[in-house]
Amino acid sequence: MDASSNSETSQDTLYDDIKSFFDSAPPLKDGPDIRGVAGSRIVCVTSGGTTVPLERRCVRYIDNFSSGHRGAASTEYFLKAGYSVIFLNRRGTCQPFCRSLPQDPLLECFEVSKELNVQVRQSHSEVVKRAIGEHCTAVEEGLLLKIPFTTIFEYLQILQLIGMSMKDHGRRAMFYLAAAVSDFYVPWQSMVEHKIQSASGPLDMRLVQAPKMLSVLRKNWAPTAFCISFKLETDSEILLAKADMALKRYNMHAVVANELLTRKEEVIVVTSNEKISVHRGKTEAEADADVESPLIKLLVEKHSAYIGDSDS
Ligand code: 9Z3
Repeated sequence: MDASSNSETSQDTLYDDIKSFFDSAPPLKDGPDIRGVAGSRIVCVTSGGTTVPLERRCVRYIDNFSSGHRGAASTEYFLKAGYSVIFLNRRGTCQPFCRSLPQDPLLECFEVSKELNVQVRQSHSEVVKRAIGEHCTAVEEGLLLKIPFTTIFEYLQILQLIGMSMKDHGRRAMFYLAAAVSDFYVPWQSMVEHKIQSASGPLDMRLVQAPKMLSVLRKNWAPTAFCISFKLETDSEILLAKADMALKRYNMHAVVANELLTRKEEVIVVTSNEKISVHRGKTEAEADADVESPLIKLLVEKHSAYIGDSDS
């Protein structure tokens, strides 16, 4: 068998795996409607981890680590750069414009007066005003659409729908895939209906590999969009090699490599001809106090060059 027929076979296997994933996935309750999203440049930011349910009536699940901070902060910087954002986010994770609020904003930002009126505490009034104002403007102007997911089934089905509806935006569309997506899952057709019983002894279950959707996103769903994926590792020795591999295997325009412990301080943007290290500013006051600030600036420049290439 020659190399080309080998790769055709693995391509066919991938399409079979993807078809069986979508055919057997529990249908979405509501599909997303992105028609209301305005603006000339549009980015789909994915954020948070996907769950892998172990039972159909799910009591237990496996989760992927992600607080959603990267996705929420990046969304704010994309909006500042003039993009419309579809924020595909794990329910309950960090949301845009909420980063400067305390952990429990409802209980900590508000107080009840003697007359039983609810009012913002003076100490939090500036951050609350800014968060509400910026969020309302973005949503009301059709620049921010937030779509929640929980399971890997929901995430991949919604990503496919967004991908296919972004086709019309051509090269002006971008995917910024910061969500932490499980590599393994229990297929719906082999999942038990009811809660797994502990009386049956040790749990022995088989997870299968989740089909790699990045290559179909690039090839079939949104072939003209600018695609950025993320590579997370805990071992710095293998990080760049793995990012390089992902870049080539999935034909990404860039892969953002990050290490779990230092992800808020440094990321490395890997493209086919360079590796650019991006750091956050040293002090809170600096404009690039979040690593996402210089990161989005760099990616916006690369996206502009990509759009420009097709105009010339
Ligand atoms: C990332 O690497 C994100 O930067 C983080 C952000 C999840 C580390 P937080 O949400 O953290 O701010 O707490 N996302 C992608 C992680 C991932 O699972 N990537 C897969 C991989 O590395 C490819 S899709 O193999």
